[in-house]
Amino acid sequence: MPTIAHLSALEILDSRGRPTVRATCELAGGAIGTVSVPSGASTGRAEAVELRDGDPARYGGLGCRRAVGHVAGPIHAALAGKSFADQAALDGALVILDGTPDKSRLGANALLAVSLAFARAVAAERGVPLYRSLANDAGREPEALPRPTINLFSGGKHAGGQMPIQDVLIVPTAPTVDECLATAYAVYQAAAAGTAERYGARALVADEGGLAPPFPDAAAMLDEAVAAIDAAGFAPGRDAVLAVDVAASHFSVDGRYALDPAGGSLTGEEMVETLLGWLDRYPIASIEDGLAEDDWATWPTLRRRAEGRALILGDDLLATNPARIRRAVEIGAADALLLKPNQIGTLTEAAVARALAVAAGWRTVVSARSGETEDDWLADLAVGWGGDGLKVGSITRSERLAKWNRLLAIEAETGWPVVGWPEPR
Ligand code: 2PG
Ligand code: MG
Repeated sequence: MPTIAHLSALEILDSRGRPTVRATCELAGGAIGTVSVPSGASTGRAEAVELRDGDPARYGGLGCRRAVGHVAGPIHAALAGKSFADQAALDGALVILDGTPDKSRLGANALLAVSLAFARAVAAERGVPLYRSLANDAGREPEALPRPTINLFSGGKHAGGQMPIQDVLIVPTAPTVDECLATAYAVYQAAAAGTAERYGARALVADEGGLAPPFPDAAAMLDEAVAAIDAAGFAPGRDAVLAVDVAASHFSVDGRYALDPAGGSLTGEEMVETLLGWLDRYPIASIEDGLAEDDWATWPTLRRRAEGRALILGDDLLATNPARIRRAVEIGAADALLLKPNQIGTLTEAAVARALAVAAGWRTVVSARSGETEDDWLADLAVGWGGDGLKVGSITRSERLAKWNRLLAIEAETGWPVVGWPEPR
């Protein structure tokens, strides 16, 4: 049984230069795990609380010294010297120690960093790669790799709000990660050239490494993505399809959606019609947050009407939160879960979220955050937990490439194929 010998933490900076938490867990046998946790920008209201210092004179209030202090202080004091039968036992102790429903006392950033550092130390103690150790804890025998979904164009909170919608991603359909990434690179380069020509946009990148030209509207963004696949020599809909993160919570006001950058707004029903119109015109395999996180009444309509055409993927709606997932399953609000462990705060609660989604017959897409670090644990998690998709941003910037590179290494080590999603049409 792993025994925690020592816990420590450090305030480090993420890909936006904002503070975040890195924690180290040392087990009694000498195995060590160190993990850095990410941070979102387009956060859902139901997410667990990332504890920030709030001192405006330091990092605009975003410092993480309190969260770091909680790891070295109360969490270390309560857990050091204790043995834990498994990850669930450790995470249960963390949740009790925090004592709040939203992790606001000790901070979800502090708790997740400890939870994952323990997982990494346990993998080291077992002498197996992290993905194997995580699969073992989930009672799985992994045999496939998640399909890369790669950010091409950014908007919304990741690109200074030049466009209401947040992401257009490409989903190559090749059978290997290696080929998928090579396809993504070619499409990205074609997109950079195409948008330079049509929008005079230099290839400067947004928070997740995607391009962010001044598109007049979402349809232009989608047109350009299809044109880039074509210009790179691939067949849109066959060699690569699209995924969209509409992130609609962030442009919805009082139940209406300000989708058009030129003005005007849509009702939920009109928003559904618009999204279905995109499915008619573009090869879209998945729509994430097509509606707002509190628009529970409209989500089932979208799910029903998109059935068999595109996944209806919940991010802000579900917040990797078991209670919200149960509600969504009950009313048929979605058929895929975007899984972000830092939305809920411990690995075990994220595993419960995943299990609920899988039991409902949903797909799962494991996702990074827009504020990331050079850590690569997310790729191991996606493989170990059998994610259908992996979403870590674009094919530029090292905090993104750390995850793609880790996936390439796992592919080289295992030779496993990429999962069979999306289904051929
Ligand atoms: C999302 C994520 C990642 P953020 O909305 O899916 O793209 O963004 O981390 O800012 O919430
Ligand atoms: Mg999202």
